[in-house]
Amino acid sequence: MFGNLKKKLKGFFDKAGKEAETEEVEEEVLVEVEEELEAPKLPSKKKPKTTKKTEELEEEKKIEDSKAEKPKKKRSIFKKITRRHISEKSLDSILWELELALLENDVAKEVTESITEDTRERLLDADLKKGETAEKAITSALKAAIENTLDVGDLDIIEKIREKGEGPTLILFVGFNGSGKTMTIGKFAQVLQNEGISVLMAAGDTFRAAAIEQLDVHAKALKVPIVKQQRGSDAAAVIYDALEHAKAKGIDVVLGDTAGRSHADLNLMDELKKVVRVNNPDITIFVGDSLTGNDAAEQAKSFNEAVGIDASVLTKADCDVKGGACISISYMTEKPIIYLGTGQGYGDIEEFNPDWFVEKVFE
Ligand SMILES: Nc1nc2c(ncn2[C@@H]2O[C@H](COP(=O)(O)OP(=O)(O)OP(=O)(O)O)[C@@H](O)[C@H]2O)c(=O)[nH]1
Ligand SMILES: [Mg+2]
Repeated sequence: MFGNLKKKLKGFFDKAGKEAETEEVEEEVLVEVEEELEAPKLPSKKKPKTTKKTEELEEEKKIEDSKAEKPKKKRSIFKKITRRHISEKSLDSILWELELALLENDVAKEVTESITEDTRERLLDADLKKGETAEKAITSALKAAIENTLDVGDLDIIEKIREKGEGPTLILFVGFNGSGKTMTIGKFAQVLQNEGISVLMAAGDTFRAAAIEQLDVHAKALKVPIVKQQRGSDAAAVIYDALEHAKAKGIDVVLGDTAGRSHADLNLMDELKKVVRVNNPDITIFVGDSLTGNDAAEQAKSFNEAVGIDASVLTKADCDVKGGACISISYMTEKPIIYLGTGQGYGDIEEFNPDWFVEKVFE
């Protein structure tokens, strides 16, 4: 998974590490040093012949204590130090290569620019630590920049469902044609059932031929109730009915399917807006096909703008995908990726963990 991004960045680091020129500069800096003052003169310490009295012992202890706290004063001196950092010229050419490596791996242009700029800021004028190679410094700067891009909060759907308590939680799945919405509904049904949460499927794709039958197959296979109407009926009404049914039967979650659509299809986008307006979903999930790479990020952005999404699921991560879509979708929507689809079986779904993703890319 994400082999290409890993391979590309590894190649980039090998090259960058070799080509990075470090620059050493000597600087005089003012540092404060602490200097001990002369210790106070102590009375000569002749051993008394007689046995010491308590007062004498206390006096001696005071003197010993004063020796321990020798007075210090601060003074400033100039000291020569050597700093080592990656030269600006070298950094420019490395970041150029990095930009290409990210673009070739489906990281969207504006995201690539943001990551390279962040990396530049982290490296420019930053001193290399003692013994730190340029390659190591570049890796950790880039890693931090990618982590920063993926750091858009988290959404725990199970917690959210349990928090809601009363009434069914509506989870609506939206996205482009064929991205994997219907299959993901099957996977979610199983994940939720395993948590003891009851589910109902709503056949909200009333547009595409055989879409209702397709959801029906999943419902039967998973022994989940389904609410459906005729093809061509109002999608908002189907989901509304499903919510009423779930309320009446005490079902915890309604998984709402919707027709695949492009943001350019204004009629279908209006229909989706109506579904959302009428039913006010608790969680709207954008389902993106990771094989479509960069396009998935653009789609996520436009669905987010049209109806507002809460999180994304990226499907087909089992195929030889480049990995950049994950980074781009998080950046473009500022909403977390919560699951990855990893196959065509109901169990082929994994929680998305940004830390794991970054480690995978850099391992
Ligand atoms: N390999 C793989 N295939 C997947 C995954 N998720 C979905 N698919 C397949 O992708 C195809 C499309 O999936 P659907 O669930 O029908 O997609 P959809 O978004 O509902 O499609 P429309 O309803 O036409 O918009 C099917 O053949 C699925 O089996 C995945 O994670 N991995
Ligand atoms: Mg579908």
